[in-house]
Amino acid sequence: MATIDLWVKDGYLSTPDGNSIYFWGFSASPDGRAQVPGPHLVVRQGEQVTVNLMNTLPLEPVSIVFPGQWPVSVDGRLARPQYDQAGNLVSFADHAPPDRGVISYTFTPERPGTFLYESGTHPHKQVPMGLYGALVVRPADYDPGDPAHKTAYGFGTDTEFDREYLLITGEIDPELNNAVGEGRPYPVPRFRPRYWTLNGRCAPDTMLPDRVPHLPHQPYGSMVMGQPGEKILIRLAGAGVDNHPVHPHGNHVRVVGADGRLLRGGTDLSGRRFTVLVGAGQTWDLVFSWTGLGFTPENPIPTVLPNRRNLGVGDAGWTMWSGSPYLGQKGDIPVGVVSFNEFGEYYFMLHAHEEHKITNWGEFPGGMMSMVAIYPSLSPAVGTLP
Ligand SMILES: [Cu+2]
Repeated sequence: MATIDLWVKDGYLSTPDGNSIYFWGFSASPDGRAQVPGPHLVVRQGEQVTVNLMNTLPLEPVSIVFPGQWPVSVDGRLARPQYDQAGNLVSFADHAPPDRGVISYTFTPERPGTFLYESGTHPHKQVPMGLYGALVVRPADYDPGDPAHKTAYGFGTDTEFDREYLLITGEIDPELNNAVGEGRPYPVPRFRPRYWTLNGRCAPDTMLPDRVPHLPHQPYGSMVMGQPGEKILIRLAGAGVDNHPVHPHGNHVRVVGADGRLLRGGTDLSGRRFTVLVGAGQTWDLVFSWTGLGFTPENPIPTVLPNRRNLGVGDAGWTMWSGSPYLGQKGDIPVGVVSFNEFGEYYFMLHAHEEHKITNWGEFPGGMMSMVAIYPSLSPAVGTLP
């Protein structure tokens, strides 16, 4: 049985262009800060999950809905919609009243996969304000110590992975958020995002590690890191109201799951894609493997090293040459070069393919963009979910 406590709080998000934006978020502890996205919830198939919600907002009721989970119960009965005295729908589920109200939800995930959780109260406002997160359900036979059982969907489903990442897309209209911070309404027809986020951050902050001190409300990075040939599971979740075509460069992805469903119905329905459209409310499970130009573990890229005189290093100002076209080769630095690609890694962009979304309030680069970094060797601790 898993018990998860979430506090609803407010705070200010940071963007790389120096903006500060009022938001609402979930926090994992009474003393913790609100965060976007909310804490990653990682549970196991068949395990009963109780989520206790404490609402510290002074005026807004807040609830959580768990799309893909059924039944969700409150006080031993089904969670049910809430209406105000005039009969208007307020919440899709029982809510925690404002000013320290509390509510508990209980459910038992029947299927493994990637799911969202988000506010079900005034969701047109509360979700873009930041009240969203992701729920990862491990298969019942999940065992991270056994490669055959370290899977997204269970033994024998061809979803084994070496590392995993969770990237949640979102959008922010700072004017509307700040209006809420000043006690004004959130006029949905005027919603015009200026920031597009991965895990609540805009590029280049997306590439920073988890829990960097200067982003206390945006604890999760989006840098995908692995080694050649590894199976890197990328879980994508669309928490905002827009659809985003997302893709990594370098290699196609293999799509193995959609909306918490294994893409297999008697036959293998997984497929390779260049770009995945992350629809609002959707999730995808992708396996990415970097195989390079004919890379196999035994067969390094058969390339003749260029003469050093033909390299753009030194006075030309180019500093990202490892001394070899092959990953991980290291050597002496030529005279005049001060910074090499010190770990011998390769970088590929990962981004939204609607390119106005890779800006921060109109300035490129930014927004919904990160990198995939392939290292010659990398600690097994990198690319694990809590
Ligand atoms: Cu691209």
